[in-house]
Amino acid sequence: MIYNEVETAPRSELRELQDERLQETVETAYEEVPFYRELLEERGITPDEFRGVEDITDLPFTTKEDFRDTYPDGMFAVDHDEVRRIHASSGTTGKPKIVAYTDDDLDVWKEVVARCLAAGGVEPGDTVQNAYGYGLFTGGQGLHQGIEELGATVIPIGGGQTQRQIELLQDLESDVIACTPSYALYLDETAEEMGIDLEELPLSTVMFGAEPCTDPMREAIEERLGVNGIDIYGLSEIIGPGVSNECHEVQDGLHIFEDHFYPEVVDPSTGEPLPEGEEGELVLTTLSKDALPVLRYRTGDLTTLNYEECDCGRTMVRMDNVTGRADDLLIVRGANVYPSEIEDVVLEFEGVEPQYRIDLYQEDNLDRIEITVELAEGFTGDADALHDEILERLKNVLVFTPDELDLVEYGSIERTEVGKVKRVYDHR
Ligand code: DLL
Repeated sequence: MIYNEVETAPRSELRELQDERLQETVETAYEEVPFYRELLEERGITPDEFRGVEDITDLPFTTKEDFRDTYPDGMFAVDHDEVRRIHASSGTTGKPKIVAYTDDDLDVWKEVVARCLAAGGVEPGDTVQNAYGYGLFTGGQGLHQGIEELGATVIPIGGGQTQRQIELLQDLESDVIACTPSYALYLDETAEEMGIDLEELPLSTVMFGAEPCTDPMREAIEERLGVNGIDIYGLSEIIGPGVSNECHEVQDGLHIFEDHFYPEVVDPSTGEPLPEGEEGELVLTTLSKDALPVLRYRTGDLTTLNYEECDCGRTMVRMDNVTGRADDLLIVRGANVYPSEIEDVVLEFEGVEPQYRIDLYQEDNLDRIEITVELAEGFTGDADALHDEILERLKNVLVFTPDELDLVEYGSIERTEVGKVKRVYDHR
């Protein structure tokens, strides 16, 4: 189901809307946010001369450090009495990024999340269990309002309480669960311990997001839970969940709701725009945010844009699913590797679980990388042979040999029940 006709608008119409909204956004940023006025003035940009999308690369970038430097509200474009809601994204270090919404912003937010759900095949009348955390994190509230907006039933259980989640999935016959990909796998493990087979339940869709999910990880979710996995993407600085979503009809990339968020892909090291189809860092500009307009935000997320028409009828550009961030890049003895490359290799093997961790150490000024992977439940094969096979494959794919590969017993890697999974531990 297509939730809003604009999703199928001819691209020329969309472009007119983007031009108009981008001009307004630049004007608001200039007039209302001293932080932006200074940056725009430095570049000689005035709102009356700014023409729209064709001039977008003249605009300055915004970075996560800018949020930190202007903490808590230095980027707000409205007075406090117009702010109806605050959320925050928990940084692992330093202050969180505070984000704000006016009434109109909340309306846009719930509408784009409703579009995501509809794109994912969720229908009015469906029951959706929302297992994203409520609170300052945008996942819980963001999904919640979108589910209601669509006309579906929301079960606002939030993160954790895994046994309860499973009982509710059973008793309320939920059609959909919204949660992180790692939590979807954890649900399945817990259900198994409870003697429940999730495949037997009416559950048909997992709306997974907030974390990277490689193809083998998605396959594991789909197979084990007997569901269709749909990828939902977003970030607090831009709005929260609802920036883009996969369509269930085609499932080849996530449609970005370009009437509200303008995407670019740039070279992560130089910031130079990249041609269509090349992988780089996603940069997003808000086109309709009132409380917190954001110009050219460096998301850190690596993706590719695809403007080809999609068979689902949506004309909005698709981004590849995000399996890594520019700042995830691990530099090990001078060689570059993304954790997702390691995940891709390891999960090719039948005898292991989609549970792993990567530890980096420094010894005598040399980097050491250790990879720990769980053996599949009830593994009875030859673990030594499997170890050698995985190591050989890692050697072939990576540009260096991991110092250690440990295959550990099923269940020995800690699971994440609430929040985002952590797989890389850099002790250097
Ligand atoms: O994670 C918003 C969200 C909630 C999205 C629920 C989807 C579902 P933040 O906490 O600000 O917001 O984290 C944003 O998480 O820049 C990506 O690195 C990562 N991320 C979000 N969605 C995906 C996804 C929420 N579908 C950061 N695939 C982003 C991969 C994702 N990474």
